[in-house]
Amino acid sequence: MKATAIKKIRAYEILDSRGNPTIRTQVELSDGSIGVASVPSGASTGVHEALELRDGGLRYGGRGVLKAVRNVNKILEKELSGFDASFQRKLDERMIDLDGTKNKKKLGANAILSVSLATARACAVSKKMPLYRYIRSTYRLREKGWRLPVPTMNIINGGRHADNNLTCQEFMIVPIHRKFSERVRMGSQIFHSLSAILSKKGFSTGVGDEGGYSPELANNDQAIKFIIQAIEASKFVPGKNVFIAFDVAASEIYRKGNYYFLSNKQASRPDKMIRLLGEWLNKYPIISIEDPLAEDDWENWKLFTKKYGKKVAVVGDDLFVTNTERIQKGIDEKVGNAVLIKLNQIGTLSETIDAIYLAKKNNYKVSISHRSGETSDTFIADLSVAVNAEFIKSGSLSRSERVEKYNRLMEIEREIGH
Ligand code: 2PG
Ligand code: MG
Repeated sequence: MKATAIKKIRAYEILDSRGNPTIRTQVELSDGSIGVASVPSGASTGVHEALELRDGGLRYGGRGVLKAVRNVNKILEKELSGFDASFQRKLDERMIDLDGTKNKKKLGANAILSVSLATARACAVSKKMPLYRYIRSTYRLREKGWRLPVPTMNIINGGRHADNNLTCQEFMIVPIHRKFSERVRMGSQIFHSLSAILSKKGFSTGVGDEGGYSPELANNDQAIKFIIQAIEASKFVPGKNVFIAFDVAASEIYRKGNYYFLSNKQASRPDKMIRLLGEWLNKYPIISIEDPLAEDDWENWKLFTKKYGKKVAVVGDDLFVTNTERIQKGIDEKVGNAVLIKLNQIGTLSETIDAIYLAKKNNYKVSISHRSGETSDTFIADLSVAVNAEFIKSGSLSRSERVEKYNRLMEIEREIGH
């Protein structure tokens, strides 16, 4: 038997950072190499994402994942045992075929992804390669050298990720420096300056789902102003070495042709929404804006991209859902100029790689992203380095499920000697 033949696959239920169940899977190869992977889970999920299989019923309020666990332990283990794990693409295709549905609703994208990622990890162990090197080599990615991504750090949480009145979901800082570890230091200093500013003004410094503060502020603009003050208080220069990025997550505030973006919950027509965001782009040092419009509002996305695409990264998350068909539509219709990549939106490593390279081939920027419900798994850090992604989005500078990804990137930086 080949050293990399799959010997055993075991899945089990664990908790994610919000205290909801998710799936963790261990794959063992015949040479004894072991890979473990845990799957994250979103709150502001796009309607076009692959299906996350949940049990329903009373247990865990219906959020249990025992069905997904069973699908791994009973179906996938049986079908994949003896399979050569070094053929990652074939393995992923096999699981896609076994599922047989377009959105992986039979076995569950969470079940399939956990096996896909754990297998890649086990194989990297067997080949004695760090994961980022293994991913690059197994997909024969023709990247030149190693580049660490620029972090987009979500230091004020709103929308579905916080119990406050901010309609914009994520207010991020983007520190620019040659060294990744310095980007982290800059981010951390700004995060702590922001805490001091919020406390002084009497606002809460409790954090939301992604580890950013979640104060009850008057409106989105006040959040941006505090962030700019925090950048300056940390002795950095907004627009020079620290930029701002947003995830508007506009699908969450869209109802029947209107956007509920203003703090008074007044409805805005799409042209007004575009105008409001345009004002931000003119006023603040913004480098990137994600989901400025809703996931099926292609027409207005197109207008927005035409107007602002030269100035900032216009990132599609719920719009593209790491899906090559939707990314291709975006390319054809000149919608967006950057993609957010989330492994669990599509459900296998191979399809994720395809989404990344379709985007890259067409000069779309790539941002590799966590989910708001995370685990200690750091797969996305290695993935971002394997593909030389421009950005990584892993939340704030607090809570270990967020900072573990930054910590892993600092480890990789030391390893590759940057
Ligand atoms: C997003 C993500 C991650 P969620 O919208 O980009 O920040 O949130 O995982 O809740 O979809
Ligand atoms: Mg998003």
